[in-house]
Amino acid sequence: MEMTMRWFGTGFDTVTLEQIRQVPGVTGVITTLYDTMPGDVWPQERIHALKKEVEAAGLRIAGIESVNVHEDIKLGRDTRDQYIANYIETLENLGKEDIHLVCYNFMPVFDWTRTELARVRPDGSKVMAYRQDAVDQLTPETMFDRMSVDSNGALLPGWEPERMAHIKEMFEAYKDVSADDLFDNLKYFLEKIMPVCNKYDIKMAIHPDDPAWPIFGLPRIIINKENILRMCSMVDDPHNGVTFCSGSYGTNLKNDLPDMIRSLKGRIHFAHVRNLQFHSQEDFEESAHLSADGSFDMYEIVKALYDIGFDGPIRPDHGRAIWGEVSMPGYGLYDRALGAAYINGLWEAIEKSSRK
Ligand code: DNO
Repeated sequence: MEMTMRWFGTGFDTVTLEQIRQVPGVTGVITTLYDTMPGDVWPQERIHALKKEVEAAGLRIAGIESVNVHEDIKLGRDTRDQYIANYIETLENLGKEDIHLVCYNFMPVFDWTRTELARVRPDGSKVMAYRQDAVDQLTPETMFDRMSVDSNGALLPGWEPERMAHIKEMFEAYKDVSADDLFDNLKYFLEKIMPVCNKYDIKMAIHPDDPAWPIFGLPRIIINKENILRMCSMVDDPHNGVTFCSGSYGTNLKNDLPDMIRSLKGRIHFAHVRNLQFHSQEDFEESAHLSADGSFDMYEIVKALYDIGFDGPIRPDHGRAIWGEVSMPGYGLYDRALGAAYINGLWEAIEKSSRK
């Protein structure tokens, strides 16, 4: 595995490349052109400039998170072919710049969803949290307002104002879209992009829906073992793979995370590793990465990745806000650095003890 950290780019991230470079074991960043819109073609010159900037700091681009998929593709609208052509051009430009991993998601309208961005824990740290009863009382619009108020002025990934401007229209458009339709539209998209992925060896890594169940009546499909295996087999190409995000699949306690990892051997191209603390299935928060601080056995998760021979980028995920740091919620430096150190420690111990 390669230890990485997510970096949103100069001007968008409070964390610098110089800081990331000093986190032990981190050799790469997972980044993006944060100001592009879904459906845009990413110009090769801009990708090249980003790459140079990262390399000048002594790091490499280990992958892109995300190249977002235009809603017309998810909806299967007639206009999708143009947006898919644009996506292919972006992949081509990434391939030419020697970038071989793309994380994306296929969640309708919303990306990941939390109901609190700064829940205070007993130790004074602040974390993101989710309560189903809070979602049940909100409309998508009030949800969006809440997310923007609490975000420390940062633009949250997946909650861009442009996306939210069309929220009513989007809900109307998804009214008659079933989970099976969404699978069909994903299949159509993947089949079209696989040739360019094969040409440039670009691994596509779909991010799970978070939380892993339908919200606001929208279909959500990348939620459990059955569905993710269906996705892999419906376009049975190794370039059609998965971002294994423990914190997203883990929102549903029925998901057996180590078992899911083992069943995805060869198809996990990217791993997001984090813990959650559950108060009930309907109320959870993003704890520190340490097993003892949350509900998951992080050793078993990392061990499963090790056992399947996972060799892609891994990154600590949403960190707590600690030591007075103010950042985009979940994406400060300190707690993610602790997470990276912890995952590195688990990995080293597993590796050494399995060599014996
Ligand atoms: C949240 C992230 C997601 C993820 C996208 C991938 O913090 O894990 O926004 O990047 O779903 O496209």
